Amino acid sequence: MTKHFRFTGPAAAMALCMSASFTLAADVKWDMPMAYPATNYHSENATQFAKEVTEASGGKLEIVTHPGGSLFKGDEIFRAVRTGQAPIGERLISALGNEGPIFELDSLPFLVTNFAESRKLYDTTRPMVEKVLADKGLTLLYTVPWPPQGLYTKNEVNSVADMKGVKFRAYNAATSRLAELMGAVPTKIEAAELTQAFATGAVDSMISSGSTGYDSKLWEHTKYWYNIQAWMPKNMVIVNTEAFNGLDETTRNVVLEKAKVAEDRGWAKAEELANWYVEELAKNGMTVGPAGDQLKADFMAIGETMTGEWLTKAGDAGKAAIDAYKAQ
Ligand code: PCA
Repeated sequence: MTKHFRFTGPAAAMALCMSASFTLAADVKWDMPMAYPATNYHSENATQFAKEVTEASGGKLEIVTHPGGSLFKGDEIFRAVRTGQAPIGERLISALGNEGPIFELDSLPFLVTNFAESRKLYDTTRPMVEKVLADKGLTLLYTVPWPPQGLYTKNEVNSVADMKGVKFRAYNAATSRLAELMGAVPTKIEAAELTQAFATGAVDSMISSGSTGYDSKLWEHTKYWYNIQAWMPKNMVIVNTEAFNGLDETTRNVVLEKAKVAEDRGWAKAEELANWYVEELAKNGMTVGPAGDQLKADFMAIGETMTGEWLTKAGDAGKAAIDAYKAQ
């Protein structure tokens, strides 16, 4: 899907003569697939990043974002970037457990519950994530978190027993496992298909941020949002290392510099919007609030089970990652 345009010297001059409104095509164009809606702050942030790179590189590199799973679906994006079908893309990190247990670290229940802790976990474990990506020919550009995760349901839920048999939307292996441990019935569904899945009754419940519930108008299908603050998953923007190395050094530096700017802007935006999203759920008629004591205790117990299972899978490296975070 990478398209290369080269207009230099006479060709460029000719093109300019042909049309006054013609803007000089970029030397290199990168299509950037993303899974979430254009109006979500992750996508808006990436679009801003793309614009800044295009401008600061003087048009040497043009990045064009494709939100909403329009170019590749969410669960295809990682592979597309790894195989070079797309030079750059954005993916939910914790959906990549099959690629390495370290990617699931940010969906371990109750390891981090707020932005400061989430940032600390990221700063401590970024080199480990980068190493796994490097082995796959990928380079991490930046990450942005989702707000804390809460439980969306149609009916009041006082304990995990109330979730028995409920059709539950999962977005990764961890949320599927969580559903199983609750006695619910998980189905993996990408955010782009969420509205339809709830509208058709394929699912009745999920755990996600206020952000994704807002994007999908979940108040049309659910009534409650329990702020479990279960974990804070992140999206990451990755680039195919070969494609990146194909850029000249100045352009590479522009990409890295603007990635850093996008990362800081994205983290700030997530924090700024977190409560606003929850207020919007309430304004649209949902009952929002903390989980009751029993529900909270049940989730804590499930969290311990899941952490134990993850540690078995992730081995010494996993334990080292958690220890390094806790030592900070
Ligand atoms: N929204 C994404 C992942 C986590 C979140 O808050 C989703 O539901 O797909």
